[in-house]
Amino acid sequence: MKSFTPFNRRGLLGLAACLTALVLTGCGPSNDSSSSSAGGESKPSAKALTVGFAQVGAEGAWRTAETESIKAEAAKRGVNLKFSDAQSKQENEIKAIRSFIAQGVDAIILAPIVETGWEPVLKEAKQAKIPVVLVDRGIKVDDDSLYATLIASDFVAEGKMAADWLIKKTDGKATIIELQGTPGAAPAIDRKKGFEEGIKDHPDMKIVASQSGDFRRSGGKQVMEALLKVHPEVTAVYSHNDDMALGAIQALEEAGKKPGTDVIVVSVDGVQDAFKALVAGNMNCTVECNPLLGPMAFDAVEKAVKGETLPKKTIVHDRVFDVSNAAAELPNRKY
Ligand code: GYE
Repeated sequence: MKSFTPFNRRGLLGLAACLTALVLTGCGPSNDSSSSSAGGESKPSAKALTVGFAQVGAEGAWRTAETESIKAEAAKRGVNLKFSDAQSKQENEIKAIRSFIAQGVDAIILAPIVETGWEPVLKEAKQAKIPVVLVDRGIKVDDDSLYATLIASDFVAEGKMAADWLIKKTDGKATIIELQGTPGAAPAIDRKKGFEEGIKDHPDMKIVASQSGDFRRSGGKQVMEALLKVHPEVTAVYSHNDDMALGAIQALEEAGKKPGTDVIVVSVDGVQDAFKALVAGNMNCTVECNPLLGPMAFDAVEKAVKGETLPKKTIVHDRVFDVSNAAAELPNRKY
């Protein structure tokens, strides 16, 4: 047991007096982000947030753009970001969330690869009082207090916009091959639902085949090659994302068809390569789905860590692009 000599006892009393002065004048370390100085007085900055981001993977251009947007915004806000690429496997996203909880992060951003299977791990995050902000894809849970908010596009509306555009383009008569996204993923389920709703009153708009290309360019190409053999009479392709549509365009060209003319190509996302295909005439329409969610995600995180109640869903609005507006928009594209 250490004995205190007169010298270090005096030293300790002096230190206690300093600490008391610091606390009374509010100059001690503060976790209160409201302490950021407004009137120029030199106040300590708020403790930097530590946020875990569980990302689906890197399946295509859209996903990469989303990842870059969130990483850039974290850097801009001085957030300590812990990033996990799940390689398109839900079990890896769940492992990442458990790791973030164990590390005691302040908040978690999750892009959930599929809609179901999240309750157990989100209950653990709730138990640990770590708010979870969902970006880009939604989930199905009985208790929506398991997440703070969802920031995403309306995928049903996107499917409907694609259908409306195709009906107009083809005067309501098309033999359609549909390229679906990842099975069980919210955008795949809802873009299918919205498109089917859009064509339901048009009996000559026929989906003759529908298969998943997993949101990947390679998947879109492989599926289109196979389905072209079964349905050479196809007159339109509806793809749940641009990466698969661009793969399908390759398959159509290799089969001696002219994409954009012999076969109308309608897609979703609005990535740069899709705009180039629109300008080149190989693609006919893409419904934008904005991946640049970094600013909105961290606005939500900053509110959630302060215990503020957030709207359960914030809809990101999308526009439709085709040959009439693609060239003018191409220079403005940020992803
Ligand atoms: O459309 C696709 C990506 O979740 C909205 O995932 C996102 C989708 C996007 O693979 O390109």
